[in-house]
Amino acid sequence: MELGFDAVGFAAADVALDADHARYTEFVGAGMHGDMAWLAENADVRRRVDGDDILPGARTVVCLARRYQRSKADEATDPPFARLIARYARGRDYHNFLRKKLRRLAGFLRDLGTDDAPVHARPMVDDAPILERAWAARSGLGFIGKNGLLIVPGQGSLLLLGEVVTTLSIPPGEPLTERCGSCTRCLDACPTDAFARPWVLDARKCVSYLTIEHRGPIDVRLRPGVRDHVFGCDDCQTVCPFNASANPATAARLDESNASFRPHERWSSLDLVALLDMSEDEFRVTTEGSPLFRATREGLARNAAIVLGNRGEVDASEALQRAAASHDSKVVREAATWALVHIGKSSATP
Ligand code: B12
Ligand code: SF4
Ligand code: SF4
Repeated sequence: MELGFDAVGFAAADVALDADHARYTEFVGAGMHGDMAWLAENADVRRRVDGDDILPGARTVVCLARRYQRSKADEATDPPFARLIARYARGRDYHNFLRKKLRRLAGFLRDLGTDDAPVHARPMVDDAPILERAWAARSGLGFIGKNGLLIVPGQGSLLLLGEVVTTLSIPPGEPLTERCGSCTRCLDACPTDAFARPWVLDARKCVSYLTIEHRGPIDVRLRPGVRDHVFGCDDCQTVCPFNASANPATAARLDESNASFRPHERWSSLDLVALLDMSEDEFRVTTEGSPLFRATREGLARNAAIVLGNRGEVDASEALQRAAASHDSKVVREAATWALVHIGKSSATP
């Protein structure tokens, strides 16, 4: 907690994740990972963490959560462009920020060892083939909601996970019982109907996948569901009662400690039209130190065209016409043509 985490749990590392691994195998087997080929790789490694691939002899997974929720008042000051970005991604890339904290914790654990009884520890944040949510649920850190997200009671799901796997044996926590009850708000709110069933997300339809991970054109049937999400999506979390009721008393403390999740200054002078026109150099400067870099210049321009189309932004017609005629990416040219038809400014069939 001193390092700035909001919740911690301990899971036995020497027991395989059989049920969760079976769910993962089903997910990948059904092709729900889309073109995230890396998610289907190292399938066996994801079953346990105490082998050669993660940490031989591991006894405990220390599971940590860091909230990125800010108060409504603080969010209300976000510039218009930042509101088109999922909350976790409006500020700095969280990987470096969390990795530093996890490295310190791993160092602390190693220092507990002696020459005769060394302690090994490996920090991880979204950078190793492990099922982070399954370990967090096993540790009792929170429970997995029908939206697939790890929810910490009292703190919600607007949090990021990290782990330190260690050979140190720490008494494990008890998994929590799931508390969604008869609620289905997240399933009902999903703009692309991406849940195959409660708890099972078909990533191929998820706006987060489509706008961040997916390369190439976005399926025309899913474009209206992209709404005004230019990068990522929070819809299945925004409606969740566990986020609405998450510790409102600590809003001021959250805003202070979550300064790194505040939007970059540069978003103030950026708009969707600028994404359509961006050169590779401008893209690099604009997305430096930001999660947006992952979406690629082509991906962001494609997303911008679709959002402009969904919004029916007549004022953007000229920029869209320019992009439709001469953007260097075929994917962007097609998305801009689609947007123009959607706005009603072109008779072309996209
Ligand atoms: C690939 C990936 C994605 C993909 C696919 C998501 C998916 N559902 O598989 C895409 C790009 C769509 C995505 C989107 C998002 N992601 Co993501 N993503 C990942 C990543 C890298 C791997 C996930 C994975 O292995 N998927 C395969 C599936 C099968 O596994 P799983 O999602 O963990 O599901 C497990 C449980 O749900 C459980 N389960 C399944 N069915 C059932 C049924 C019951 C009854 C129970 C109890 C459990 C259960 O079993 C599964 C296997 O363990 C993880 C980091 C990591 N290494 O784990 C981050 C991670 C899951 N993502 C995260 C975030 C923040 C997001 C977004 C909110 C970002 C955004 N705002 O746009 C969205 C949320 C979408 C959603 N509703 O899940 C956080 C989640 C934090 C949290 N509170 O849970 C993680 C953990 C990253 C991190 N280090 O913080 N993501
Ligand atoms: S992130 Fe958006 S598109 Fe993906 S499951 Fe949640 S609501 Fe649906
Ligand atoms: S919206 Fe309802 S069903 Fe979905 S995760 Fe939250 S409590 Fe569970």
